[in-house]
Amino acid sequence: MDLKTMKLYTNAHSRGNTILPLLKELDIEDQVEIIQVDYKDLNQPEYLALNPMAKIPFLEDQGSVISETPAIFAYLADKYIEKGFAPTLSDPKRGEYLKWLFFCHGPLTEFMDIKSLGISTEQIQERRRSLGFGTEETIYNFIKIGLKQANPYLLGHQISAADLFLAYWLIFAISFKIVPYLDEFKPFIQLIQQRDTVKGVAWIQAV
Ligand SMILES: N[C@@H](CCC(=O)N[C@@H](CS)C(=O)NCC(=O)O)C(=O)O
Repeated sequence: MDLKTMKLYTNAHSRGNTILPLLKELDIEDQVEIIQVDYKDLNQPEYLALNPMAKIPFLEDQGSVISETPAIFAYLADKYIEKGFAPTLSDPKRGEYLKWLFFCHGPLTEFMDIKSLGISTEQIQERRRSLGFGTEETIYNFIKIGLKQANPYLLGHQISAADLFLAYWLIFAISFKIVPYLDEFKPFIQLIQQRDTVKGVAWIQAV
């Protein structure tokens, strides 16, 4: 019987890489077919019909298409909630869990994009009230305070998909020299790097 009921469209150069260890963490690799898509093909009608954004990754599950990486994280963590990677709907920690997922996809990604475009600190400072991330300092402070309160994970003793997403994004940003490898980030990143799911994953171990 074919267990692969879902399809993940991705490629080895994309942020789709962050989903592969999540599949291992959830122990669902046997349920997801990985489809490698070349960037140049994303504007082909067959892919545009699935994701009109012409971007990867996206996940197909029984006719539903889920694009946006954190939506895939949240969807899979909820679908397999018994694996413990998402707080349940009645758990007050769920709000904080959502906060971290949205923070990574919103302000943190916005900040990384602005930085990689070479926008100066002065320009950012001038526009800080309209920029969703505020300033470089507020972004780092938010992460530093969250990690200081982590015990050892963002929500306490139980790891969640938000820990994985934040750690993967920080590693990605540090590798590309968009974000400095601050001492305050190290214990958390090292904690995630030690997980069996990412031991052989070169880009995760690169910082
Ligand atoms: N907002 C999307 C962004 C996805 C994205 O930018 N994907 C890039 C690869 S990391 C892509 O598909 N680039 C190909 C292109 O734009 O042609 C997400 O977070 O999942």
